[in-house]
Amino acid sequence: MTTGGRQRRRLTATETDLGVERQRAYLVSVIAPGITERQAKLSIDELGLLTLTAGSDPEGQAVLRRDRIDPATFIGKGQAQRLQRETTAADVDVVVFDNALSSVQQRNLQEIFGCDVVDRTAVILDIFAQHATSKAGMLQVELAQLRYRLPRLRGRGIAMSRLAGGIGTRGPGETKLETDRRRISTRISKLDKELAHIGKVRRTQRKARRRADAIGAALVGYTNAGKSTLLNALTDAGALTENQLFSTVDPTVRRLELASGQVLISDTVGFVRNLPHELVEAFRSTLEQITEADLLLHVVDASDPEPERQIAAVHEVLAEIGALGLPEILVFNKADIAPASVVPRLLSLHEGSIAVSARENTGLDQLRDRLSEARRADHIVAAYVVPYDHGEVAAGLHRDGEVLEESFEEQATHLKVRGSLDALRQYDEYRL
Ligand SMILES: Nc1nc2c(ncn2[C@@H]2O[C@H](COP(=O)(O)OP(=O)(O)OP(=O)(O)O)[C@@H](O)[C@H]2O)c(=O)[nH]1
Ligand SMILES: [Mg+2]
Repeated sequence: MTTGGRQRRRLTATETDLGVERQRAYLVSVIAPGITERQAKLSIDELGLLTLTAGSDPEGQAVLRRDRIDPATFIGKGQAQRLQRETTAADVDVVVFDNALSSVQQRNLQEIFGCDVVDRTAVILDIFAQHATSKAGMLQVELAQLRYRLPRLRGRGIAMSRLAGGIGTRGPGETKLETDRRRISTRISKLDKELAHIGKVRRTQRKARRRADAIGAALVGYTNAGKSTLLNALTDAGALTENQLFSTVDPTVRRLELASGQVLISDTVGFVRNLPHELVEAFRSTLEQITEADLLLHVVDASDPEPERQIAAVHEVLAEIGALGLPEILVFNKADIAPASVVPRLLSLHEGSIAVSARENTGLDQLRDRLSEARRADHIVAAYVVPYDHGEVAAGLHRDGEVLEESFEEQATHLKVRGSLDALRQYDEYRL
């Protein structure tokens, strides 16, 4: 077990004016079997950043190793009681677990610690609740929160009865949150319907874009990788950028004029390891923006200690939303502060990737060239699934594009095709 003290962060001017009390938090991480010490350390560091972003100051932390998870208290009653002496001494308001807790575990731990206990998912949901500004964004966050809270309703006694907002208690729908499951379920289906409608409107807009002959590029990447900064550097968009996690929750779209034509670039919410499933589900209509793009600009923070893990985490979420088959340009950002040996290694490991610094405006010409190439549309590579009874479609793909890979699966032919966007557009409904 390691314990680290931490200086209490000074309140910013606005926080003082508003009389906002920051909570004191204590972080706990249990190293699961198969996870290395280093990975656990990176993960709890990230939890610390998430907690800070959510508005609480980590005052200490414990990394525990356990072979067995206790169904009642996750870390075992004895261990919890030992920790309780520390959290009480540190006068903390909330204990934050890096691991997912069941409602029973959360309730029992709250009793032992005598304060709020939340998990990583609650912290991320809370940040989203604070950062969402559009109607759709707020609806999506509320939906995610309700889905997360529904099974935990009985466990939230302490937090729900308190007026002051802390991690896990804030949100657009707070006043509407009833302890009545039925009403919550009704609200969930209402939100589902409203969001389905918003999704429909967005899809119409996207069709208009296609008709206007612009290609859509979606910025994707780990949170804090520099997506919004890159959008600003490319288009003077004035998007909010901040050295904190999940500054962007609502999508922005900006036009980039290139010699070869227009590219519409969209910026959206960043990803994080173990992005709560409730969020991915609720944010479907926002994330659809990514699925509907013609190509992905995958921004990676090259100065991160483990850029490869960031890439993998992003690919996991892309797979979950069905966007893994899209053409992708890997953009290694923050080249200005990445260790000198790292960037060349990343570039050689990932064919076709480029290095930029959105802050120092380096590498942007190369990125524009790359986008231009894509715009000229002879470089689109897309994956298709064509059922066997649509043989004419497979034949068409062979005629209109260059088939790079083809495999015959149980139900359908899977093809990877290079070709012009224009020529391939007619096959969009078969695109993976
Ligand atoms: N040194 C350096 N810092 C950068 C660069 N690009 C972005 N940053 C900084 O990285 C931080 C995050 O940048 P954002 O553009 O907000 O990142 P994001 O990916 O949009 O993050 P979220 O919206 O929070 O997911 C900010 O403090 C930026 O100033 C870069 O090329 N070099
Ligand atoms: Mg951003």
